[in-house]
Amino acid sequence: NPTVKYEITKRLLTANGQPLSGQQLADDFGLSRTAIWKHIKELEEEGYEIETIKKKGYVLSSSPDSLQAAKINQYLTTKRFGHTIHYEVSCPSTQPIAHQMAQSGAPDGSIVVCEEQTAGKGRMARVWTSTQGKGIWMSVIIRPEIPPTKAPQFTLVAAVAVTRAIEDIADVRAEIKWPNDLLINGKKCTGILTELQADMDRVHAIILGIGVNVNQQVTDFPEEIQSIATSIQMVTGKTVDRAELVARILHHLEIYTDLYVMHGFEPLKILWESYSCTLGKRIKAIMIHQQIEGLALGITSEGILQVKTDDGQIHGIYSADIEI
Ligand code: BT5
Repeated sequence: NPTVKYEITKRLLTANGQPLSGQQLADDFGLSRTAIWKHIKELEEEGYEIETIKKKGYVLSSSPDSLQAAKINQYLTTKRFGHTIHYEVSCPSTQPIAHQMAQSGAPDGSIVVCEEQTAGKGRMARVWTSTQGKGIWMSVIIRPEIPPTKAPQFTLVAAVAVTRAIEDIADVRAEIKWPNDLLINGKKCTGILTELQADMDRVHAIILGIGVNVNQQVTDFPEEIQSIATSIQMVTGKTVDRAELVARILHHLEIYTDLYVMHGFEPLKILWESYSCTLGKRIKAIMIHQQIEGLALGITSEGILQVKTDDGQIHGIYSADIEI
């Protein structure tokens, strides 16, 4: 029974070293003590180390490094986000799973997470490398009451949320490279992919794909991206509890989503600008049909990047790859 197992895991994780009585668990879930014991054995097979103390019960001594729902749940501080968690050990990509869930009515703030993506995707069908057990590969289903034209701004909202979460948990400051990259020391540690389910005038769901490199070593990355990619561990030298970071991302994402829906992008703009490494620099914006080179002046209250070319003209850029 997955629900009982989830509840037992949650109790073990939050018991703070206090033994959980097998009889008590049996009573609470209306099961036999043997049934509870079987769940405990299953958890041990998954890498949870559980001691049995005679006459007292079960004590958790360590838990595996995973993004299972119970692991994330113990850190949740949110009202809605992360309250429905779909977990996979391995999947091609979390995005199509989240699209499916959104279509079948998954509530606002539902998430899909996995240990490994075998066909993780970036923008425009590019590949997103998603090494097993080393990062956060997550899709968040958000259902804001906004017109579809505003959806791209969610990339910026998410960028601020993830930056703040990384700062809280790992004490390192990432910079936002417009529109969807977070860099540490000039190398990419996070990518964001915003997809949409909408009709002409209404957003049904935003499927926000967030990929964060957390505990990789440089050799965990394929050679082609070793010079452009980094992880939190590579910068800080410390291993981060990915479940805690997921919960922190959701914490900020919920707050900023609500702020954005109520007051628009304006109050987030200042925060976004304070983390940006794009503004005030000479950049090249590469788009499908053209390139624009000039000075990145700022972003509008709509999140559009403003670039001043040498002829003095100001161009509004909605989406592009930026070279600094
Ligand atoms: C992105 O695209 O940066 C969006 C990445 C979104 C990934 C998440 S993970 C959960 C969800 N499920 C998915 O399948 N995707 C989302 P873009 O700006 O197009 O950048 C892609 C480029 O980044 C690639 O062409 C590589 O150069 C580089 N890259 C690929 N994997 C990387 C990694 N792990 N770390 C840093 N750079 C990477």
